[in-house]
Amino acid sequence: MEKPMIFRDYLYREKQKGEISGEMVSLMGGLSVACKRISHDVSQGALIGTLGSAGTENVQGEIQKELDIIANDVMMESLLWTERVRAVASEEMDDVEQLSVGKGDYLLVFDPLDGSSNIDVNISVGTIFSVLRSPEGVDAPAKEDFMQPGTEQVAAGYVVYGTSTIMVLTLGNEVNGFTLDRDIGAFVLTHPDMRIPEETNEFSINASNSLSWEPAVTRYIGECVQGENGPLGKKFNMRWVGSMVADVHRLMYRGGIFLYPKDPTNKKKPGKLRLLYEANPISFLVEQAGGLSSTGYGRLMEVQPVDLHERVPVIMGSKVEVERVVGYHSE
Ligand code: AHM
Ligand code: MG
Repeated sequence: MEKPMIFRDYLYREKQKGEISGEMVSLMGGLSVACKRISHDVSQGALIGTLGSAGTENVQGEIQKELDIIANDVMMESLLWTERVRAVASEEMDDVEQLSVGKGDYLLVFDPLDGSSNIDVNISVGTIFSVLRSPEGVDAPAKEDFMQPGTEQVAAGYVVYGTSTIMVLTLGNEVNGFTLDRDIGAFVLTHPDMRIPEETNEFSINASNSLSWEPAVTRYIGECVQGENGPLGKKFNMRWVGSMVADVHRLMYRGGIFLYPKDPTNKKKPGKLRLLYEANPISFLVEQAGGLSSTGYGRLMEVQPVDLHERVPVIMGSKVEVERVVGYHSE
């Protein structure tokens, strides 16, 4: 049997190939340690008394779970030691925080525990991260320095804390999946060069929002549920976990289309998912794996951010179906 490749060896191999810098190796090392620690905390559930609300709200007015805050602290601690990240932005922090002033090439944006409304009911949650370059000549990066479109990302990934813990990562050349082997305490390459099938008959959307969809989305989902005798000529299946990492991981593996579309009735929230630390990193992974990601009106990763916590409509996944829905938006 071929010797499994552990995450650290993978990083050194990429460095030897000239794909990534030594700085990126240490940054990824720190990130993987953080995710192992979060995986441990999540798996302890009620045993360590961290379920439930922390009694606080984040900047977006959402109730923070205790594990949201613990996961955020773990990320900050693990990154601090690497000295590779000058500043970070997180779903759980109002503003940018400087980590290693004057040191490090990168900015990191993350959602420490996405889908956290699922924690109490023992359903998969995850961590999402996006690595940007720290602008040259800026010692202490501020919010403006994070306003980079998704096309500027150097690396991105997510970790699903599910039946097993899996990290899916792109360093900008391909997408690889690493499963956490708890016995040896390391992520192991188990899903090399992940590719999203171009065709699918599975969709993922919160159908309870259907009264506030735009006509293009209403038309598309209507056609999906008409099955073999409808205009799409095939039977579709529907899945909605309510944790983007889990819903996206399914489509990374077996194809699918994931939609959290625009709500035209809510001017303050043009979508639910956050551009910088949810939509952009996942879009980078999806595109690197051969899929597409759009707002319905254009490539998602080309949206120019104006705010750290802004939201964006998301339509992503298997190429053929995403193209179809985007086409309906322009009709
Ligand atoms: P969160 O960052 O507050 O956890 O919200 C993001 C989550 C996504 O993981 C998921 O796709 C979506 O929100 C679920 O939304 P809904 O509550 O409409 O099912
Ligand atoms: Mg989130």
